[in-house]
Amino acid sequence: MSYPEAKTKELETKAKQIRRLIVQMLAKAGSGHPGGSLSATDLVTALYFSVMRHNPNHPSSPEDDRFHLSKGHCCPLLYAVLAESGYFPKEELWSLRRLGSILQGHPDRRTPGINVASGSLGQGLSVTVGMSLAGKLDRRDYRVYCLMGDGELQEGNIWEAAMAASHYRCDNLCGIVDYNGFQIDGKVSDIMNLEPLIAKWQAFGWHTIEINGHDMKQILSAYDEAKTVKGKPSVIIAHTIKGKGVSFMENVVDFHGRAPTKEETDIALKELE
Ligand SMILES: Cc1ncc(C[n+]2csc(CCOP(=O)(O)OP(=O)(O)O)c2C)c(N)n1
Repeated sequence: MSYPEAKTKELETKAKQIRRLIVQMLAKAGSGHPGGSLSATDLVTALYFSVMRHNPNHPSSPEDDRFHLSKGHCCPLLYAVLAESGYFPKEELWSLRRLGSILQGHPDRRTPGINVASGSLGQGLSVTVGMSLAGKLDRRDYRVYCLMGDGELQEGNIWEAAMAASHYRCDNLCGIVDYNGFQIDGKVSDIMNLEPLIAKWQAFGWHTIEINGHDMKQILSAYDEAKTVKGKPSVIIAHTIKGKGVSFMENVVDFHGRAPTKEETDIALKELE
């Protein structure tokens, strides 16, 4: 499929703006998870600003497409995208992780645009299989998207949900794996290898699409392809770089879960200009 240059450029610019917000939010909060937020930025930006049917003026309408951030620790990304979409004022971003804030350290239903809490890894795909089945029972045509981490795929619950999704022919469900190759304490391939990952999803009855998760054209094309698949769920295996966009964070395990210092923030924002 081909997409107008102007459209992909616009999304790329938006993704850069989202990355800046992520860095600024974490710097202000003094804690949080930059690596996996930055790796998945292009994937989630495309969803909210091009792919999904949603309306910030009427959040949680039954007709809306649903997005579930199964790897909930990457909520700075989701909060930035929701604020940019207009679900709440951008100033709220500077209250990340504060007591009483609508933006907690992991997604919570108090945030406009978020309907199910997450953060306990491994549960999100089951949640979205439920949303998918509810849509079918209610005869609604919404689609459901579930973003998972590669380390998260080591959780057994994911594979129970994967089995159920193909058994129940959840073709309104699209899983996305942010395959950045790292988890909290090292390389996924050293800690618990996932390969052959495509073959695993296929063996569980899923349609698979493998892409570069930073290439906007490939991302849009993958979401479009998933929409055409009937009778089975789809999963996009997106190869990404943890910490993408900030040179000293890229593929550095330490930045899984620590905020940048003042000096690091200045450099990062310069790189993201
Ligand atoms: C059930 C559960 N166990 C442990 C954690 C702590 N934890 C938070 S992030 C993380 C690593 C996740 O790695 P991955 O899924 O690859 O995320 P990404 O690299 O995209 O940030 C862990 C173990 C958790 N949130 N939930």
